[in-house]
Amino acid sequence: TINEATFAATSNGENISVKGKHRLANDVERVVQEHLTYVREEMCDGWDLIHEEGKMKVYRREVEENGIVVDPLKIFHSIQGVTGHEICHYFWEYQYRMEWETTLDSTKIIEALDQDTVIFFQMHKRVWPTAQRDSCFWSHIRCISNSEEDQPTWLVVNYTTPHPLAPIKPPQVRLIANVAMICETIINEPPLNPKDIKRENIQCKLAYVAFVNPGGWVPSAAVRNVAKREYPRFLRRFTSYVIEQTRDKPILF
Ligand code: 14H
Repeated sequence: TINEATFAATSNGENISVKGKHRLANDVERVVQEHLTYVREEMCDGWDLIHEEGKMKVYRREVEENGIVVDPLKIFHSIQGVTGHEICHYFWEYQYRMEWETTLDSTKIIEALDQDTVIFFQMHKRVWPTAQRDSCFWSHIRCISNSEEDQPTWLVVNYTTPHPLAPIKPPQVRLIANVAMICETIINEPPLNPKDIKRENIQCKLAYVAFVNPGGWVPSAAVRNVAKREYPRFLRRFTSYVIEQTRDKPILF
């Protein structure tokens, strides 16, 4: 799909394209910044550690809106041998999705807004004795340089948006989500020559943040049980997948 790029005119009347801004660019910017601020906030009042497994810690805050469970969730993890860029690459790229996702029936890209931002339409597996859920969201990948010396932060944000190619067809129910994967790469005992960095020297510190509204009433206990089981399962499977995929490949910094 072609999206609107902005053009600037040169003195001799030619059009040159400047950094194209798509229709959701401001939205993307706002949500990315919110996540960067939110992820740094202290985990204190109201957050319960609901699962701990090796270096993975899953926290949740119990919140309901009009009787619907919308518990915010934060997972912190540390993965040996991969970079933040690699984690985000495999999380964002469409081509790998069905290899690690176990909660989907299907996924497709319905629009590309720019090189780093696409709109997905996904059909979720029916996990409750209720209507099937679908989702339609923009998905954006970004690299943020903090300083010359430090490795950059990589992040992916998935954020619900309506789309003419994805109308809601009852009895199907739409999930409303705001999800971020935020990664930092740590290099332990860095060798003098950066070219000598081995996978055993690297580690990815990951934060996964999810605000998901089931889009309709589901018994609270059911949602909470499914979430408590499925989020750790997802992260375990996804991170093993990335380790497996990158093992014999050059490190993607
Ligand atoms: O983040 C995950 N998957 C991505 C890529 O497929 C999509 C996700 C998303 C979900 C929903 C809407 C839009 C986007 O970001 C991994 C998700 C793992 C989910 C585990 C299942 C938890 C179920 C909790 C119940 C929530 C209430 C419905």
